[in-house]
Parts: sequence; C-alpha cells; structure tokens
Amino acid sequence: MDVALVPRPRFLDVRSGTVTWRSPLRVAVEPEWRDVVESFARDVETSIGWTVEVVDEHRADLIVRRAGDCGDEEYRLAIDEVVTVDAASTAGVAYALTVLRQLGPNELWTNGATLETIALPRLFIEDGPRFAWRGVHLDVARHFFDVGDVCRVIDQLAAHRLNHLHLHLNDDQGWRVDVPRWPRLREVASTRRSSPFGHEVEGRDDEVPHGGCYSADDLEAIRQHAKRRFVTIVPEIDLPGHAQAAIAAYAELGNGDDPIEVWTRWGISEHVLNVEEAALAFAEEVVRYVASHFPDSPVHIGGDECPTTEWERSELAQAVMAEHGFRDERQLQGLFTERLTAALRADGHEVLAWDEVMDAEVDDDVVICAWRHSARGRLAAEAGHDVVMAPMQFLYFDWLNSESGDEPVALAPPPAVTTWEKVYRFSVIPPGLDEKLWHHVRGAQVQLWSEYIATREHLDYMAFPRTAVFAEVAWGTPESVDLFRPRLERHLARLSAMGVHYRALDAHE
Ligand code: TNX
Repeated sequence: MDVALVPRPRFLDVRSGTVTWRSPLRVAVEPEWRDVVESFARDVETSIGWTVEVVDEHRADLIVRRAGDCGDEEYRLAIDEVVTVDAASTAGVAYALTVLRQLGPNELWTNGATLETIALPRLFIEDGPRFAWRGVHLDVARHFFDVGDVCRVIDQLAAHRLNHLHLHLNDDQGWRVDVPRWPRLREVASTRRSSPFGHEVEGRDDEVPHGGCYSADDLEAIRQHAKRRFVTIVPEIDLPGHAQAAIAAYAELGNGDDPIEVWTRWGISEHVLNVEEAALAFAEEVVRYVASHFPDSPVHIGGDECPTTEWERSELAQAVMAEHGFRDERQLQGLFTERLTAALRADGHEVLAWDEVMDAEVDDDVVICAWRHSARGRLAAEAGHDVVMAPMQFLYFDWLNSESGDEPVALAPPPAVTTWEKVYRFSVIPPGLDEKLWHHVRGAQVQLWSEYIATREHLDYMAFPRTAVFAEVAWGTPESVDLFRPRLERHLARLSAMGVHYRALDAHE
C-alpha cells in the first residue's frame, strides 16, 4: 500500500499488508493524554460516525504509550495487529494521530461520511520536526475573518503539523480587538467606510463599509480551539506604525490636528503614534490586555514600516529626541520596543517583532521575524537574536501563485510570484549563516496578508497547496520537487475532502 504523508516523516518503513479497523475503535491511553485521544475521537466521530472507547491495553486496537526516549514533538508509530504510538509530549501524540488519519481513507477528513472498515498499511514511523516554530501568519486587519474562519485555519494547520498561528490584529485599515477601556477602538477603529476596488493602483473604491472586531469571548473561543489542536496563538498588536485606525478613534494618539479616518487605501500610512507618555502608555495597556487572553503565548509587537515623517515635523517628537540624545528619528521607535518588551516580559510572555526593530535599540532576547529578506534573518542571528524566518520572496502567500495572466488580482505583478515549487526549495536556514549560529533559527512562517484576500475561499486558494508544501519544508524533510509532486497530488485529494478550495497545480511540463 502506497502512503502519501505530508509532511513526510523523518523515517518511514512501509511493510506489506494492512490492518483493518471497525467501529467501535478501542484505545488504551495514559490518563494524562485522554484529552488528545478525545480530540481524535471527535474527529473520527464527526467524519465517519464511529465511536471510540477507552479500554485496557490487552483489548486495544490502538495503544498510546509514554516513551522516555522521545523528544518534544517526537513520536513513533507502529502499525501492526495492534497499533502503537510512543511519545513523550501531547504534541507528539497529536502528530501521531494526525498521521494515522492521513494513512486512512480521505473520508476521515470529511464530515458525515459512513465507512464500515478502515484499512491501514502496516508500517513503522519514527518522526519529529527539525524546527520548533512552524507557523502561519494571518492578517485579520485588512480583511476581517471571524471566529469560524480562524478555527478553520487552525484545523488546517493541525492537519499539517504546523504549530503557530500568528494573528495580525490591527493595522491602518482596521482594529480587530475590543478593548473595553478604549471603546472607540471597537466603535470607530474596527470599521472602514470603503476599500479599494480591484487593484490599489487603479484608484477605485468599493464604497462598502468593512469591519469586524473580536470580543473577549471570541478570543477565548479561538484560544480553546487552538489548544485542542496543539496550535499556539501568537497575537500581534502592530505599533507605533500601521496605527491609523487607532488614531482615527483617538486623535490624541496621533501627531496632527486634522481628523483622520480609518484608512480606505492599502499601503503604508504616514500616520503613526506620537511619542508622548500617553501614547506609550496606550500601547502598553492595549498590548498587555490582548496578551492577557493568551497567557501562555509569545506576543508579537509589530514594529514594521514605521514612517518617521510626522516625527520629523513634530516639535514634541523633536523635544523627545533631544531629551534622549537621539540623532535619528528611527530611534524613537525604540521607545515603544523597549516599553512593550519590558511590560510583556514582566507578564511572562516571550516577545517577537518584525526585523525593522533592529534599526533602533532592541534587546537580543526579542525574537526577530525576518520578512524583508533572508539576509535580515542572518543578521539578526549574528546579532544574537533567535529568528523566525518569514522572507517575503518565499513565504508571502499574498504574492501570485504563477506568472499566468489568469491569476486573481494579488499584491504585485511579476516578479512578485511564489510558485509552490519555489516554496519547496526554500531554505529555512538563511544562506551564509555560520553553522554555529543555526541554533538561533527557531523555524519559519508563511504570511497571509489580506489586502487582496477577502473571503474564506480566496484565503484557501492563496494558502493551499503552498502551505502544505511549506509544512514539509518547516518539518525539515523536503526531498526533490519531482519526488514530491506525486505525493502532493495525492494530498490534494485529502484537501478536497477537508473542503479546502486549493489552487490546482499547473500541468506538469
Ligand atoms: C509588508 S511585512 C507589510 C504588510 C503588507 C505586506 C504586503 C510587514 C511586516 N508589513 O503591512 O501587508 O507587506 O505583502
């Protein structure tokens, strides 16, 4: 029996013959891992209607055991008369069970199918990821995605053994979290009057209001769902740049006197927070509030693309520069980085930021998300930071899928193209990085910026199959594009069963 696992396990030995399962499925599991098995049981029940019973080892079809020699996220899976899973962590168990689902029929990825039996290939797998951070970043600011959409993305991550979902929760065009002490963030900043129609450069507007804002209950629902899927949510509040929506709600946070609205164009707004104490205190308060909903998560403080034009013209900003003895306006951004980093650390969070924060003072225990180029990741690692690789040239999935003129409107014209083959050839370790510093590379994540992604279907189209391809790269087991392609094709059928509206592969040349 041929197996087509994505991502490919580190070691796989397929043996001859199959094992047949029927309902009820009998599972023996250590008490501490009952939750993981219950989550698997729910998937089996909703997909093919089977029941799962927890039983003693001697009656079990599937035994989940603790194995001291497995590392974090590692597992062994042996399919024989009895199926055994060995792991040392809940994540390891969850991955083994996900792989079991991939080994079964595609009905296991649907809703409401019926099946009498399941045939599993006899085999042995020993597996674990090369990189600890295997993520997807979703921009819910440019276009809002509701709790159901986000949970669906979490399920897609889990199906590919990806483990971080980074949520970009605010931008110039919208603020997406209700912060009760700052009600105008919900009342004003969460909705824009209009959005660009077609490509931004055409200068047209749709004149349709767009908005959305997560309540505390929404954030809790996302957290719970992610926990069940062993995905860590990484919330991001992006300041002091990308702050036009916040300034539209609270003009006193900005640098000018003219009223501004939530931005209705894409791009980089010049409206940034001012550098007075009240703006720093605002940033600290909202970031800590959002972070408090994800107590065990690392938190991203943004920090990208912060134009300094307003600070150059502002007497107050110039006074703050003089007070600190700064020579360059970009150093002002460091005041935010420093303040937010200290506050989040005190609350027990690890802190991440986009690579621009390195233009000013930044502690080397801030994890850098290198987006402008892989070389930014190399420089960050050389400066002693841990890094999450997110270079736009490979991992911005708002870029076109191909050069064909038939692609739906996307961020930029060719050469801003990222084919799945290019993703597969991406090296997580930045070129030129000394091997002694590889330990700084936590892993990588794809970016789904949503200026041109407004619906769930289009999100799927941009995300898949590239995210599945990426998952194998981040897991650390890519082979050649030619060897991978047939496996990917078989995986597409699984994506169809999941209801993913993926982009079809181009015909093989
Ligand atoms: C750059 S990457 C941005 C985003 C845009 C994206 C479009 C980064 C940290 N900032 O604001 O959405 O390019 O690809």
